[in-house]
Amino acid sequence: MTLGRRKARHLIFILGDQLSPAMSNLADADPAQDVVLMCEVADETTYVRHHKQKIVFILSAMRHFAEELRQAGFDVDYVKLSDRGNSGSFSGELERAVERHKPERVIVTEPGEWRVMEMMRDWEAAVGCPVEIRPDTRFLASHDDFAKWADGRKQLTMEYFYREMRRRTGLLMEGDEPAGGKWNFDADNRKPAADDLFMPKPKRFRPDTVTTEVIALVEDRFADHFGKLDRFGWAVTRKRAEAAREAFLSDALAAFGDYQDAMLIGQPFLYHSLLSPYINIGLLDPLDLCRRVDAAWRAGDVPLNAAEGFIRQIIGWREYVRGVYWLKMPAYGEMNFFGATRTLPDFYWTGETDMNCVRHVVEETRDHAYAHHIQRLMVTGTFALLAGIEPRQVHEWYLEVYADAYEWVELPNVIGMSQFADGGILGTKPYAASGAYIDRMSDYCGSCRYDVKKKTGPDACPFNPLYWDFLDRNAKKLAGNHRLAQVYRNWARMDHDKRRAYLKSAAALLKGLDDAPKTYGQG
Ligand code: FAD
Ligand code: DLZ
Ligand code: SF4
Repeated sequence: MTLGRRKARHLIFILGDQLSPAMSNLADADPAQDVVLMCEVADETTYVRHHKQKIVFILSAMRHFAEELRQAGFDVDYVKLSDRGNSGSFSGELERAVERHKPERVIVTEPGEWRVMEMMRDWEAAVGCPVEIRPDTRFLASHDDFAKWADGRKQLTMEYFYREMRRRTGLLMEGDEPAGGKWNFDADNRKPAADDLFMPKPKRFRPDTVTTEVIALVEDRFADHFGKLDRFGWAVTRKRAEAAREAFLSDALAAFGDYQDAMLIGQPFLYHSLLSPYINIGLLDPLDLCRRVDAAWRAGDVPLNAAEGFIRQIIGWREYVRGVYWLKMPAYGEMNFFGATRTLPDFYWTGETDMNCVRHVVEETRDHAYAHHIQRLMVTGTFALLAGIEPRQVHEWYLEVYADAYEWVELPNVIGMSQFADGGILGTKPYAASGAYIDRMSDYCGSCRYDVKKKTGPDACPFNPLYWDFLDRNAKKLAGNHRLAQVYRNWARMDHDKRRAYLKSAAALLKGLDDAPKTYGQG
């Protein structure tokens, strides 16, 4: 900490997920007159009990970024978690820093989370000098852009928003037309993967001395948080994140599209990029990344379905969920369309379940603070949806367990896409599926104690009866959904005894969930 120096012109407050020199509050800063404030605070490490790897990742990346700024000539006032007098909160640390530096003005970039925005709005009154809140220019669409796009639309269809982003950026465009004559090549991207496929190895990094120090701190202070640290392999510097990006572009991108939805035992990463943690905290710039993907396609290095699939996730889904978050908060976080109330089972923390798919996803999540999109959506997400777990608890689980989790991106993915708790703001129908989907896209079922082909009874795959029970239970809310009309017709046509057997099996499974002790992750 730097004390007793001359008055700063501007105090530039950088949060832990704003680690880019291009942040709008840093871009025009003057190292000769301004001071940068960064602080590790207890509130941010525990507002949910983050996975240990996420805390290590953020704190180590913050420490490295402070060094990067110092190298660039900045005076960085860096408060460590263990520093004496650390107040434990953003607001407390800003007040203390204003006392130290007596700046003419504090400049911040808007935060990613509503919770922090609420704090920021109070800062000017609390610290007694002007606090300027600048937009986060790492995103293509500002809050106003998104609100204008959404205004008057009955349905906020991601696909239409995505096309606007394609036109605006020129990515994968040939003049005014989408490359290849189609906006979306998703239909080509649903191949299951065979386990003898050549698998790229994503670039992982051995902890350096800074990370090793933070690992010791986290093992000591956050011993009871979820997750293991022994396989920590995340990049914590811009240079290393760029190396991870280059490895993805050269080794995995070409097959990214084909195997995007596949799941394989022992292959947690497949052809995914593992770049979301870096993008979300500012170590990689999303538009720059998409331009590189576009260039790889133009150079003939990767096929169009791969480039389009990847770019859509970033300038489409990523931008879109952020837009929905800021448009609908704070009410969005409380939505519970189905009125689901069941408690999250302990096996979301322990992995101790006979469901092979859920066990593998939870164990990989514990080991790497990572699971890929289809694992999050169609395994842990679909199970919670079918079992009627309270959406707020599902949301908190996802926010805690992934290295890339920030509420602006996690909440719409959970409340909207995965749990349909928003009643259809984000998606047109719930991602409800029986075991057949997991069987088609993975090799989990072959070694599962349950039989994916069995529909009812104690050996049946739990997804099968729970699927029909979910539809039956929520018929009043869903039967009018035209995308589910055929499914409800099938249910209505089904033999009475068969329907009863489904509901009976589901009731037994749900009773089992209710009767199981819940002790983990509650403290
Ligand atoms: P890749 O498969 O390589 O995809 C490339 C990039 O596209 C990602 O790095 C990410 O930046 C972006 N992306 C892909 N899908 C989405 C999406 N649906 N929303 C936003 N961005 C997307 N993503 C997060 O960044 N943080 C979260 O907390 C998060 N929670 C999720 C919770 C649920 C229930 C679901 C279904 C999805 C969630 N996602 C979240 C989206 C997606 O699963 C992750 O972005 C992706 O798995 C990250 O791994 P990757 O970098 O290997 O992605
Ligand atoms: C996630 C996180 C953690 C674990 N710790 C800190 C911290 O000590 N200091 C900090 O500035 N940021 C941290 N973060 C990231 C913040 O939670 C994030 O900036 C806000 O949620 C706004 O998106
Ligand atoms: Fe999962 Fe059912 Fe397959 Fe078992 S049989 S792995 S529970 S989908």
